[in-house]
This record gives sequence, C-alpha cells and structure tokens, in this order.
Amino acid sequence: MKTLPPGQKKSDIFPRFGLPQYANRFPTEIENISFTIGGDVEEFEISETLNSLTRIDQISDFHCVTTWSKLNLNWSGYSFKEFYRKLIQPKASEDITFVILKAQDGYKTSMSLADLMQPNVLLADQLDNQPLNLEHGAPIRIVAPDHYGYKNLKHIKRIEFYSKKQVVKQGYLSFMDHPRARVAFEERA
Ligand SMILES: Nc1nc2c(c(=O)[nH]1)N[C@H]1C(S)=C(S)[C@@H](COP(=O)(O)O)O[C@H]1N2
Ligand SMILES: [Mo]
Repeated sequence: MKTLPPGQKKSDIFPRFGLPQYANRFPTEIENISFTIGGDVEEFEISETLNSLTRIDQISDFHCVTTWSKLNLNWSGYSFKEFYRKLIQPKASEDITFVILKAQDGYKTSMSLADLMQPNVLLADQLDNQPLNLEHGAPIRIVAPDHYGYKNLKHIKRIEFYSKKQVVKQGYLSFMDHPRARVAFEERA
C-alpha cells in the first residue's frame, strides 16, 4: 500500500475541482492547443511547435488541498523542463526565476521556475490515453504532482516568465495560496 502524504485521504473518483467562481466558466478553445508566452520573454504563440518535444507518459498521484487524493493517474504530455529548455530559454535574455500561469476560465496561479523544472512536471494533454476532457483541463494543463492541485492549472491560455518575483492576484482567495504549495511539507496556505 502506498502511504499518502500528511493530511490526505484517498478518493476513488477524480473529481472535477474548481472554486465556485470558476465552476460554470468554461474554456473557449478546447480542441486545439494554442497558448501565448510573455513576461520578460518576447511574445509568441505555442501551438504545433509542441509536437517537436518528446512525448512522455507518467503515472502520478494528485493531491487537492481540500484533502482528497487520486492515486495513479495516467497522464501523457511534454516535460515542462524540455519545453523550457528548447522553446523558451532561447528567447529569454534574462535569467528567469518566476512564472505566472493563466487559464482560459480566468483562473491563474504562480510558481517558481525551479519548481516547474522538476522532472515530473508536465504540460499534459492526455489522461488515460484520451485527449483531456473539459473537466480535467482541455486542451492542455499543468501536472505538478509534488504540489497541491491548485498549482496544477487547467486550460492553459498564457504563461509569463519573469526574472523577478511578481505580485500576483491569484485566481482564488489569497489566504489559500502558498508560494510553493509542496504536498510533502503540507504547505497548504
Ligand atoms: N483553470 C483552472 N485550473 C484549475 C482550477 C480551476 O478552477 N480552473 N482548479 C484547481 C484546483 S483547486 C484543483 S484541486 C485542480 C483539480 O483538477 P481536476 O479538476 O482535474 O480534478 O485544478 C486546479 N486547476
Ligand atoms: Mo484543489
């Protein structure tokens, strides 16, 4: 038996989870992958270029801060690290440390680049060998298994890369946010 991280309970289902203010707001483009890059990096759009990266399949657990965990989810997508190294870094003139993630439903969050560069962080476009559905983040989302669900942004619309930490009005109540939100350390908020 796998041991769950502190304070988490196993869930038999994988709920669609969003705060009430996002629950009835849906992404506008769920078929084609297309999102923009900006911040301290020159503006451009990511779409088919993602196909040049290596496809990665990964089984990992998912932990929502409200205490449910879904074990052994079968994701497929691209390594964030390879994405950054091949597609972003060549366009960045400064040293990037901080990343803002924005979604099509208005949700947003931020993470340090160092946390996103961990080998198990994906830009995932498939779950259980199917394209992501509306519930779970179509057409592409962040999967960061070592971080609470609220850092795992669905329906990616834009990713901004900055050399310095920015003040971000998060897509949820600010008292809920933790800059790192690591599950193993119970950095809930
Ligand atoms: N765009 C967007 N991403 C989001 C959310 C949201 O409401 N909108 N909710 C977050 C929260 S709190 C959790 S726990 C996970 C849930 O992912 P799931 O709906 O695939 O279970 O998505 C995260 N990413
Ligand atoms: Mo969550």
